[in-house]
This record gives sequence, structure tokens and C-alpha cells, in this order.
Amino acid sequence: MLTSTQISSYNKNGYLVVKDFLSDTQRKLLMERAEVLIDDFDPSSSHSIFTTNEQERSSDDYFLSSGDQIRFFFEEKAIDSKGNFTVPKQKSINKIGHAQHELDPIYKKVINSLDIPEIGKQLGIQKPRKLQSMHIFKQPNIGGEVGLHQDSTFLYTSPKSCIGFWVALEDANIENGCLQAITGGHTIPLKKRFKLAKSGGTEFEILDESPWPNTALDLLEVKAGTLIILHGQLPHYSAENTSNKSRQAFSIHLVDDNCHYAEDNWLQSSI
Ligand SMILES: O=C(O)CCC(=O)C(=O)O
Repeated sequence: MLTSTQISSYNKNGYLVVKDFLSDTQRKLLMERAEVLIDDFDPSSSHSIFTTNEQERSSDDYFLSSGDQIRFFFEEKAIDSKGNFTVPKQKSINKIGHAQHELDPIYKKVINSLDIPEIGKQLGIQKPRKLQSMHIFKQPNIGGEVGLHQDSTFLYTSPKSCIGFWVALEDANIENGCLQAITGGHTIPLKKRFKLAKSGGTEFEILDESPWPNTALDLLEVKAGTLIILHGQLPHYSAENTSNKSRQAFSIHLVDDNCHYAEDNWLQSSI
């Protein structure tokens, strides 16, 4: 649970860093489980790349129907122009998502042992719903950039309620593509929504035309086990990982079930 000082800090900055949120045992459980899931995954069954540049953000059926599944998305640079893998399978995955918190016994047990819903309530969510989980790899040398974005763009409710819980499974720093954020930027209006288009596929709806403020991003360098709580309107980013160290993280997003979940959000889940 958070102290009143931590809650004030979150409200002021739009994010909060909480050290030692996950134990070494819990981190290892998640990382070892991911390895087993990847071993069991047949890469010939899908070539879905998670393109981290927002304009090209993956919107194939495999991605769009992953809200209540456990699916595997490749790093863009893991597959060459001829469709051949440039790295071994374990090093090719950008992320696993988006429902392992419900469907996988090990993820579920670890996540349910954390007081994420209670913290969500402290931060204003009345009826917390764990909507989406992601195991993010930021693979050595090829880990893709994640463009500056606000999470409510992708998980939209009325009123807006999304909060991201991002946990470093390994040390995250400038070398391997740690998170970066505009401190206090959660007061910036939501720029756009990513949604299902009536004609099929997905589209962005522009909500606010103004440019991002000309402010430097703050580096959120953290040790393994640290939680970073991200307000749904906080602009955040991570650079490519050009180092030879991975930067694994686990994230889960809460929304308030008392708020209206948009029918045209890309993520639709039946669980
Ligand atoms: O892990 C990253 O590099 C980005 C994660 C992110 O932006 C998110 O979970 O919203």
C-alpha cells in the first residue's frame, strides 16, 4: 500500500517509483515462466510483429484478438526482409500478452499476490479491473523503441481511469532502454485514441491537435524489482535497446469497472 507522501508524489508527477515491489523469487518465477512459454510457442504459427512506432502499431487479427489470450509478438528486427529469423527464438520476442494474468497459473499466482488493486483504489479507481498484462523483453541489440504515448490512448474509458503498473524484472537504465517520462505530463490532454475502425482494422482518432510540450523527458532508471506506476495520461517512452543486456519488464493495466469501457477499444476481452 502507498503512503500519503507517495500518493501526493503520484498526483504531482503523474508517476511513482516504488522500490522492491517484486521479490527476487517472484521476478525469477515470471522470467522462467516466460522462457517455458516461449519454448512451447511454435514461431511458424505467427509472424506478428509488435511495431513500436505508433503509426504502424500492429493491428493484425492475431494482435487484435489477443485481449483474452496469451500471444507472442516478435521484435521488428528479429525477422529479416525475406522472413528469416535473425536471432534465436528466445531472443526474438518483443512481448507476450495480453491475458496471462488470468490464463497462466504462475503469472496469475504472482500477480494476485501483489496489492495492485488496493493501490489502484488508493489512486482513485473504485472498482479495479486487471485488463491487460504484458511481459516486455526489450531484447539485447534489437529491442524496439516505444514511441511517446499516453496509455489511455489504447485503453479508453469514460471517464478516463487507466493506470499502468510497470515492474522492472531486470535493471533498467539508459543503456538498455529504461522508461522515460514527462514529469507532471499527466495534466496534458489526451492526444488521441487508438480504436477499431468501422471499416475494419484500427485507426487513431485525434482528440487534441497541440504538439507535445518541448520538455526533456526524465530517465526512470530503476533496479530490478522496482514498480513504476504510470497515470493513464502520462506521456512516456522507451528508446531502442542497443546494448547487449535485455531489459525485461512486466506490466499490468487497471481500469475502473465503474467507468464505461469503450466498445471500440482495440482490446476486447471475454474473461
Ligand atoms: O516497457 C516499455 O518499454 C514500454 C512500456 C509501456 O509504454 C507501457 O507499458 O505502457
